[in-house]
Amino acid sequence: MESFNELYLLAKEKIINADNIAIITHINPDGDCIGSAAALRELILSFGKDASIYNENGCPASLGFIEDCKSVCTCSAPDTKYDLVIWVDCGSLDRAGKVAWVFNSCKYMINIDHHATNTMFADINIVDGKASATGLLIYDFFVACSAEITKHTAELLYMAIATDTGNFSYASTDKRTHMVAGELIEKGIDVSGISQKLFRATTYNRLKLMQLALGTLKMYCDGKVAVMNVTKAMFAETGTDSSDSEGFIGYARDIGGVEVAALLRDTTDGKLVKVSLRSNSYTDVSKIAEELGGGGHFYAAGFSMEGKIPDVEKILIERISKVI
Ligand SMILES: [Mn+2]
Repeated sequence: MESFNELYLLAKEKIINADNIAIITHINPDGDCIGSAAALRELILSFGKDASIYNENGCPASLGFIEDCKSVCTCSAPDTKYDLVIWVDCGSLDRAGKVAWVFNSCKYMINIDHHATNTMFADINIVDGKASATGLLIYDFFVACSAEITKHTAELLYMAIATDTGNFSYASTDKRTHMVAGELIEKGIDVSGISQKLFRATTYNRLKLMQLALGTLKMYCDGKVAVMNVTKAMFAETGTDSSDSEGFIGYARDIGGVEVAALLRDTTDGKLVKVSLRSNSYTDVSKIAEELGGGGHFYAAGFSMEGKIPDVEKILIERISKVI
């Protein structure tokens, strides 16, 4: 197997020889996939090429402060033919959602990701399950190509890494994470400003949604499992959407004695329940998520299931109670 460095150089060659390039990011995008994709586009531009970034949902309002968000395409029907598609922060093909058409007729695919459950679906798979964020891999891509990291690129990569590490606080935050963050800070980025926009900025509507969600908090398994719900009705009542519930699960996870936290959310059409899982020390929630059709990491994972929240919650608690 080639080294990561060889894979990056091979990917660079494919980019240089491609006519039409698209970058696919995952449904319900976060700072890691958007920051990584936008930084990757900067690298592609430095090769004298360009790429369109696709996302089913477009950019969440919380990331609206990044100028690059305006150019994210949400088009769900074919409008261009791409010969090279680069996947960023996606563990499997279904993560494309409604922009799946982008890769349907492409000739070549590159997969850059850090999910341990990645299905290695592309022609080149640059997957490092130990990396705390895909942003770290995009940083390595720049280094492998000796490409210049501008202040703007540094902001995008910092945002990616800060997002997936919970502002450098999750267990995945290792020496490599801080070393790369240090290199990015050296480019003159505004760490305090980015942190404020990413982690503290909020809205009245979001706080009202949080109030309703906290009202559903329940404990199971002798206080080792905490569960919260966000229903379609709550989104409607507060004029919010799924992106406004990002981070809610942290409140359940942080309760003393809790090992596993779950947040069950209705999708806007009310057909699917999206479940986020977090663990604190010994439970591999990616295994639970995989059993139920999803995936993720040891401490953070998720899955979606058709049905109503109470039914999905029952199935979930049965599974969790077997391993906790
Ligand atoms: Mn990620």
